Amino acid sequence: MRRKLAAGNWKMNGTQVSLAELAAMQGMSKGNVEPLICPPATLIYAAAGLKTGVTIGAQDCHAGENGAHTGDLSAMMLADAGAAYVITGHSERRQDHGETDGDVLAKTEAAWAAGLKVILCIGESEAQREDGSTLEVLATQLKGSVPEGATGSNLVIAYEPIWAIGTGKVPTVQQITEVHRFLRTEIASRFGDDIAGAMRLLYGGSVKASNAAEIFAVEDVDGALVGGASLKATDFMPIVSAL
Ligand code: G2H
Repeated sequence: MRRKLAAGNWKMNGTQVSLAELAAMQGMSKGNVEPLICPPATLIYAAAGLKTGVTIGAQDCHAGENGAHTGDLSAMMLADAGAAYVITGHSERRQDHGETDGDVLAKTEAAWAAGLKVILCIGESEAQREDGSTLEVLATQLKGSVPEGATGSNLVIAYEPIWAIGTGKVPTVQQITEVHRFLRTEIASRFGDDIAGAMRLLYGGSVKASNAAEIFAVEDVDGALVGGASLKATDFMPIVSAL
């Protein structure tokens, strides 16, 4: 059985005082649900030190091990600071930093080499959704950004339609069902049924307490990647409870 994952992505939000929110999330971890918070990198070490039972992750990593890359952080550094997961391929990285599928693949391999689990994000734009190319776009992203060697324990795929991120717009249950079923089939055709059956597929984009239960009821949804509604314990905890 796939363990559910409730992943919070704090994005570029949070200072030392925000650790109080994390501390307030203590006790959320229960048998089949793994809560995870990916704070900004400046908070990873302190967040991991709180020992709240909430797993700590990072939001990005460099594809290299070390070297002359001013301002960047390697996967090994993030693991050393206490991260267990890293997000790769978030659409904000793809948009703000021009990251390609090839970059995402290289970062994912680097993360695995450092012992991190990866939440790899894919998703279509509004124009792609409207012109009917969603599944084709997602298949291309999967093919180009998921490395060989993916398993149910080293990789989580997050479907995040770009038009639903931070907008309050959420796809219909039918749209989420169609995409998640398609993703599992695509993964099965490349990596086999066992790996596809073990890999967790998250939905991300404007998830909040009021829509979480409906989204989590979709058969192939194994959790969520939550942005804005993960910043406060009082918003995030009901989402985790809905899993
Ligand atoms: C999508 C999501 C978290 P939000 O980016 O990755 O953000 O929940 O704010 O739409």
